[in-house]
Amino acid sequence: MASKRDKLIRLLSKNGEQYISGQELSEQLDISRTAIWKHINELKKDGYEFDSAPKKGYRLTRIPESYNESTIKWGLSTEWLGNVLYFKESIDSTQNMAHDLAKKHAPHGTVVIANEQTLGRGRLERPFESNKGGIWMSVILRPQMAPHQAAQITLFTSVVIAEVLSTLTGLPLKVKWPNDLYINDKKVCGILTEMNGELDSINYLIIGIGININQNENQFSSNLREKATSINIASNLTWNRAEIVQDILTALEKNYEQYMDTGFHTYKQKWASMAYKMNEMITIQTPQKTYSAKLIGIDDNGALLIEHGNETVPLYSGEIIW
Ligand code: BT5
Repeated sequence: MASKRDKLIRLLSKNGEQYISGQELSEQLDISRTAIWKHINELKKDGYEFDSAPKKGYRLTRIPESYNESTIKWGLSTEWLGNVLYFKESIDSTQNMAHDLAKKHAPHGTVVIANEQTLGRGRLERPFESNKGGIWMSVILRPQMAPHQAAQITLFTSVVIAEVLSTLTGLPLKVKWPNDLYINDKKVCGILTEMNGELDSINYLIIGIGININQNENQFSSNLREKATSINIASNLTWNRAEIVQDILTALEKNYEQYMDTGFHTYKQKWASMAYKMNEMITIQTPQKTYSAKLIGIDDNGALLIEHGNETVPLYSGEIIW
C-alpha cells in the first residue's frame, strides 16, 4: 500500500510542469492542507525541490539523485512491469523475496529491487557479489509457455539489457552464452532465471538481473577484479541507477510483448549480432570434458551452436571458459 508521501510524489510528478493546488492535493490524498504542507517540507529535507506560487499551488522541479522506490517510480511509464515494485536497502537476495511473493500470488510483472544483497546468488548457488552501487533486481513473470522455453527467456533478457546499456552508454556490450553480458572481456552483468512449474506448464518465472553500475575496482573482491567490470569503470562516469532501471523495465515490457507475439526469432538474430567471440574458437567445459570448438550462434531453443570437427552441435548446458 503506497504511503501518503508516495502518493503525493506520484501526483506531483504526474502533473509535470503544471502546478497543482494545495486544495486539490488535499482532496486527492484525503488529508488536510496543513498535512500536505508538512509532507512537502519533509520532502524538501530529502532533496526534493518545488516551485510554489500563490493561488496556483505546487510543482515538483527536481527529485534527488538517490536510489529508492520513489526515484525509480518517478517517471516510470510502463503499463504492467513494475506496477507492483518493492525496494529494499539491504536484503539477502531479491530472488528469495520474489519467490516468496510469487508463492503468495504476486501479479505478473512484480519487481523486487535492492541497493545491496548480502547473499546474492548465481547459477548452481555460486555467490554473486552485490555491493551498493549496482542494480540487483528480480522480475516475476507468469508466461503461458512450455518449461523448455525458459532458456530463451534468459537469452531474450540478455539481448534487451545489452541493447539498453549500449544505447545509453555507448559502450561495446556483448552477450555471452548462456547468461552474461561482457564489456572489454570482463563480466558486467549476470542473469539468473528460476522457474516454478509442472512438466508441461510454467507457474511463474523469476528473472534475476545483476548489473555492476557505479562500483569501482576496489569494491570487487580481489579474485573478481581481474574478471569483472562496471559501467562506471568502463565509462569513467557515474550513472543514475533509477533511470537505468526505468529504461530496462520499459524495454523489457515492450520486448516481452513482442516476444510473446512473434517468438524468439528476432532475439536469436540480435543475440548472434552481439555475441562475444562469434565465429571464434572457444573453450567449453562440461562435467565430462573440456574441449575447443567454434562458436557459430544459438538455435531456436536457446542452445549454443558450435562447430566441432565437421559437425554443428547444439550445447544445452556447460560453461564457456575460453
Ligand atoms: C550469474 O550466475 O551471473 C547470475 C547472477 C544473477 C544475479 C542477480 S542479482 C538479482 C538477483 N538476486 C540474486 O541473488 N541473484 C540475481 P553465474 O553465471 O553462475 O555466475 C556467477 C559467477 O560470476 C561467480 O562465480 C563469479 O565468478 C562471478 N561474479 C560474482 N559476482 C559478480 C559480479 N558482481 N560481477 C561480475 N561477475 C561476478
